[in-house]
Amino acid sequence: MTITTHKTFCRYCHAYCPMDVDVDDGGTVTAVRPDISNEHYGGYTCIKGRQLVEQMYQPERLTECQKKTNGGFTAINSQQALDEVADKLRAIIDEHGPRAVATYNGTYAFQNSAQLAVSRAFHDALGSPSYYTSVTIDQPAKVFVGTRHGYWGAGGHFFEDSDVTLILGNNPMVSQYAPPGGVPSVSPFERLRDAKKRGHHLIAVDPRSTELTRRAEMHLQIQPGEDSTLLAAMIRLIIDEGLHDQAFCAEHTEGLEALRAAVEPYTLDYAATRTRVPTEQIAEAARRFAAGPRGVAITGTGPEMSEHPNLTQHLVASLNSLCGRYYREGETLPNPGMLAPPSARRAQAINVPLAWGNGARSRIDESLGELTAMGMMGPVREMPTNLLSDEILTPGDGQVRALIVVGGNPLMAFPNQEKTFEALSSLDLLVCIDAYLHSGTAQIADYVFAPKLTLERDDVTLLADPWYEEPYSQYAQAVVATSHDVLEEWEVFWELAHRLGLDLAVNGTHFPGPQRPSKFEVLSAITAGARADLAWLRDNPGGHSFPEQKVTVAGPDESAGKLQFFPEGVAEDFEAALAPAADAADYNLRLICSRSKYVLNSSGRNLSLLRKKQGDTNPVLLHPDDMSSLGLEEDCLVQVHSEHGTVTGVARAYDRIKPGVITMHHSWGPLPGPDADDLVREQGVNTNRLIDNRAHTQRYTGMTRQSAIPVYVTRKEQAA
Ligand SMILES: Nc1nc2c(c(=O)[nH]1)N[C@H]1C(S)=C(S)[C@@H](COP(=O)(O)OP(=O)(O)OC[C@H]3O[C@@H](n4cnc5c(=O)[nH]c(N)nc54)[C@H](O)[C@@H]3O)O[C@H]1N2
Ligand SMILES: Nc1nc2c(c(=O)[nH]1)N[C@H]1C(S)=C(S)[C@@H](COP(=O)(O)OP(=O)(O)OC[C@H]3O[C@@H](n4cnc5c(=O)[nH]c(N)nc54)[C@H](O)[C@@H]3O)O[C@H]1N2
Ligand code: SF4
Ligand SMILES: [Mo]
Repeated sequence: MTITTHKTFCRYCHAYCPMDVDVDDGGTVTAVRPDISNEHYGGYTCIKGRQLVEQMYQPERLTECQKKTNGGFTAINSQQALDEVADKLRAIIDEHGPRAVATYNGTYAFQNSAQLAVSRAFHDALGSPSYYTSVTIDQPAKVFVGTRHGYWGAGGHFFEDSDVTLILGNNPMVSQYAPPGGVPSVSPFERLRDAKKRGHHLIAVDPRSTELTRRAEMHLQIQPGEDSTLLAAMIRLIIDEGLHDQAFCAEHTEGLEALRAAVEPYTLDYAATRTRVPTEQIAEAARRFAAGPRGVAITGTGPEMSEHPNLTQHLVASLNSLCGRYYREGETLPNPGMLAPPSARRAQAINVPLAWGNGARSRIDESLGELTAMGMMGPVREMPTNLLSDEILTPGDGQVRALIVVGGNPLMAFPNQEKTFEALSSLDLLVCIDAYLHSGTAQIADYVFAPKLTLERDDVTLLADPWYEEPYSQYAQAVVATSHDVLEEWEVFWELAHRLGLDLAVNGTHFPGPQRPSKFEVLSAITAGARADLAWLRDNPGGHSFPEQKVTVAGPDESAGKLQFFPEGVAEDFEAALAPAADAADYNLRLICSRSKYVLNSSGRNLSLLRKKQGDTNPVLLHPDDMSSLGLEEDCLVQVHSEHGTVTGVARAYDRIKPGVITMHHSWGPLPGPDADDLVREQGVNTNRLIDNRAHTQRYTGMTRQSAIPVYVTRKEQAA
């Protein structure tokens, strides 16, 4: 038996670690390992990515499409399934109009480098604004903030150029996620070690002690939901002590006095009371950050999902602007992006219209609508996902009647699980593109399309392109051909568009058929005009760095604007943040979100090693002091009560969390139903039953509160 080795990259998550893959003569993948020849990643992979072989060949992986019949599923040929789905979509469009057809792109839609562009093109051709992605239940305030504060044309400091970094509620050592300027998801442990060697100072803000905070010079163990309080106090001190970049502020910003006035109440004492971080620590963090001289503040999902994310993001952006943490004229910008067309990167503020209010309006809340902006990962135009269940349930013109779920699991991931269940169950047509039938949403779908998996398809590192700390790209050709009746996510959309007679145009290139384009043709259209030559990347396997593509930051032109410290809506945001939380009284604990190393949202529990490591449930993790004051012992059953609902969980002591704070991983649990809690030890429990999707929503983005949720915990008495 001969084995050939192929270069590829993992797509289990968005970190795209380079891998070597062994394939035998029969075309079977026998092993995957880190590509140690890749200098940019330094041979890094994680435990999830190393399970790709099991994932491909395990029996539960779908190898053909499924159709719901009499409560069960029957295999169906993919062309037949496409014909039937297209017929049903046509009938729905004829009767209710195009808006009745919705798409939700979840985690694995983002992992296929052609899917977002093709599905967006499908919606544009159809004329349906009902386009949703996980961005608007994840970190939409990051998309919104730049449209209100303004952007800096040359961007903020990258991590490798930083002397100090302030990281709030982000744990890249586990999540392999960080926005630009944070610890890169490319081999985060090594990047942080390198930073330490050059004397970098890390300030981490998290209610938990994490893999990141334990490597930080300072850890502020904040009370959940109080990030905006902390930031406001830091800004106040920095302005008062004159530690900000006054020349930069004078030239490129507006509204500093108004911002200073707004942070007047945020004295160190006031902030210490609310954040439960000692005054000296807040002051030291502010002074250390301001001393820089280089490096930015960033956030992860913690602050984005807890209280006042719009204000928090505005204050993070303001802190960076206040301290002038941007590339200036004549400096070298480490990565201008390889897969987008070159454009001048100028040392100037750029003002754009607010990221909402121009597009389609929500039928549920007139004040909300399409979020439209240039996001970190490219253009974003989508309706607020947090309202999708209501868009399905609310009758009238434009009501969503058909939903295509792509690599996502709304039944597990959307706030307010009961409502989501009711909504999804009420659809005329629910289609999933999912690798498994066991995913909660697939179980209630009418059709489930079986997708090609990572090693069976071409991809390019499009999603990560702007995140790299140097110009870097990899194109991976399919490592093995598949004999299964499987389609890529975007192929389903192309096939449906073709059957519906839609003119699909991706970045200006039309793909009319009758022949379905190749993945390479679609990716070429998406990356047209880019610095990278896609054919060269395809023909030269492995990852490549292009140091010669670094650019020098240009000077400003006549379109230069001002970064806004106190734009529209910030006064109202401050007002809301200063008001005491109305629901706090009896709910003495705060439930926060946090991610497990061994699952990716709802994925991973089917992989044997991950399951062994993670266990069969998502426990309620409480500080040992809270365990004893509540009279709980390890592994006993408890009930977690929020204002919205109650769930049963398995209690475990966890000394890495602030007393008074508890955490559970999200997107677990069986299908909703009266017996769901009885399965908690086998399948875990869904925390989205504790969240009302219409309470505590943010202006502009529609995001609800998914962390820092006021709860109390009681022991669950078990029937004898
Ligand atoms: N309470 C609470 N809710 C949350 C969060 C939280 O922290 N707390 N986090 C939120 C965040 S940040 C996000 S991004 C969302 C995630 O929301 P979703 O993206 O909707 O949820 P996932 O669980 O990631 O869904 C992934 C689906 O893809 C399927 N899948 C696995 N492999 C493949 C593949 O190769 N191809 C295809 N097509 N499908 C595949 C899996 O079976 C699974 O059904 O959840 C959000 N919900
Ligand atoms: N292994 C693994 N990797 C993942 C995922 C996964 O499920 N598993 N999910 C992927 C997805 S969809 C995303 S969006 C990214 C997210 O990536 P991250 O944002 O890095 O997610 P976490 O690792 O949960 O880190 C969030 C941190 O915020 C803290 N926190 C919670 N509430 C607050 C608060 O109010 N204030 C502050 N300051 N901190 C708070 C938590 O304790 C936690 O340490 O991860 C991605 N990567
Ligand atoms: S970090 Fe993500 S991309 Fe890298 S090996 Fe793990 S799952 Fe795969
Ligand atoms: Mo996410």
